[in-house]
Amino acid sequence: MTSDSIGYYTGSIEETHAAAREDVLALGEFGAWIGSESRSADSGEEFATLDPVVGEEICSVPQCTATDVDAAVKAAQEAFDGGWGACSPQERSNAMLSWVATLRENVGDLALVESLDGGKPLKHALVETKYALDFLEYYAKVVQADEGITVPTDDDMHVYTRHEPHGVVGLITPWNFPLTISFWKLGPALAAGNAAVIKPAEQTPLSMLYAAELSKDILPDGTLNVVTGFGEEAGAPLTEHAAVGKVSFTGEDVTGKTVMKAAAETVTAVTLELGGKSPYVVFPSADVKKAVRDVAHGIFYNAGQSCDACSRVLVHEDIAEEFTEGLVARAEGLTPGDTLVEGTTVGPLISADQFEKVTDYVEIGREEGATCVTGGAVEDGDLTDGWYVRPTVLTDVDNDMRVAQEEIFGPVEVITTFETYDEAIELANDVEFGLAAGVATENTTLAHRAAADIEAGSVWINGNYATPIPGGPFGGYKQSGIGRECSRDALRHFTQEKAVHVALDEPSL
Ligand code: TXE
Repeated sequence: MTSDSIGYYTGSIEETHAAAREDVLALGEFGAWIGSESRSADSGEEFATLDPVVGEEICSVPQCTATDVDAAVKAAQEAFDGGWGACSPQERSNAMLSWVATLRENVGDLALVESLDGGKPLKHALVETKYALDFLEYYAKVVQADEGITVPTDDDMHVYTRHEPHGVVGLITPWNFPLTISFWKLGPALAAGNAAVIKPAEQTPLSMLYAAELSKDILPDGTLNVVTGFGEEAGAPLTEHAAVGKVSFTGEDVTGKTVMKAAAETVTAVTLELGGKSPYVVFPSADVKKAVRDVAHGIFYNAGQSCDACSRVLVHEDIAEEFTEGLVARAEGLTPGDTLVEGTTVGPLISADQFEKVTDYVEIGREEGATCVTGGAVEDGDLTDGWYVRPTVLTDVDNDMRVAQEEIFGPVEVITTFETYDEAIELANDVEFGLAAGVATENTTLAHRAAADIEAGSVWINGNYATPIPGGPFGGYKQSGIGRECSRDALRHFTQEKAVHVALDEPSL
């Protein structure tokens, strides 16, 4: 499957996944990508990456450690010194656009890898892969228009600025949107002239490895390096490495704090995109049907494993019943299934750990006094080898309950009611996170007022919840992170600004 048509599979779940595994393994070598070569870990150790639908190994990949990270950083430094850092934005842009063209030619295969390794419905994986590529393309183009500034000054001086790359950058990504988040980071990092070492999540290393293999003979050797492995063994050495000038991390808030502390030792710049507990406020003036549709997408897409999932609904008490009935009906209409067959829109959670975490939270919610109206683990049928949780809705939730405060990261919506505008805003802001928010109302003034009053890096009004677009900044307030991705501004985060002051003598002629 090399075009962008979707090659659905047929047969039993064991048959479809065995066939897809064979197809994926025929695509590439899936070794660590260092200096544009596929390599084993220095130790020779490997670890398995699993298919979340059937709980079986797809293949094993190198278990990199500090030695491999060091080799990758050296390869990146050589690429940077060897010309990538100094070449013109035009040249970098052309190289990146050639890579994008090759990735687009193989978009169906990339999507299959993403689907199998991440447990994503094939159709979603294809949409996401194309979307991820839009970001690489955006940065390759926008860097061509990235002028510096001249500072107004007296006529005895000329002052201008240069934006210079950091050199080698370390990028650490999670498992929920492996290619998308990788390209959010690689786009600005490479366009700005840095060479990159990326460490994908241990649960989903395959799509980034395959994308890197497709950069062979397109990006200069060593410009892009991928080290596979676990957080402490392969992620931490990247954050601590003295030659890494910038770290961009997406993952759990607790890990983000560790990354920031490690970076502090070498005064390394960091961008952090961490967790969320994003509110979706449904005012009495909302189009309830539209709000239900948007909330269902915002919490159940990707089985709720999105940092910006709208995992708390705050709904006005006058429309709470109508809204809840609508959301429950929608949740029950979403049937978990085999990700490789046509029609499936709900896949499994990524791992046994995540399954346990999410189902534990549903239980915690019940113990705290919430009512589980629909959902819970899939307990029978042919999906029980995977880690499936049905779209779940909890009502009677108070904002101080753990299920309303902590990131569940699964398909679990919690619903709280409010009476007044001030109460809605107070509840919306009463969490330690501030990544995103949704607002539903047909009253334009109220919509803008709420968008201003909610503490969040992104607000979606009346639809398209949680789809950052190329050019639209994305990142968190409060403990949801530092810095912004997806926008032109991210180029700034991957450069250092230099002011050049030139003394001008009186003309001597
Ligand atoms: O995250 P980790 P996990 C949340 C979500 C989820 C929880 C745990 O709630 O249930 O985090 O997921 C690397 N130094 N999010 O354990 O550990 C790790 O190898 C450097 C929200 O997967 O943060 C992986 O590549 N790196 C999030 C990446 O960090 C380290 C998306 C993320 O893993 C490291 C994913 C260390 N000391 C989970 N330890 C979001 N914001 O979207 C781990 N890593």
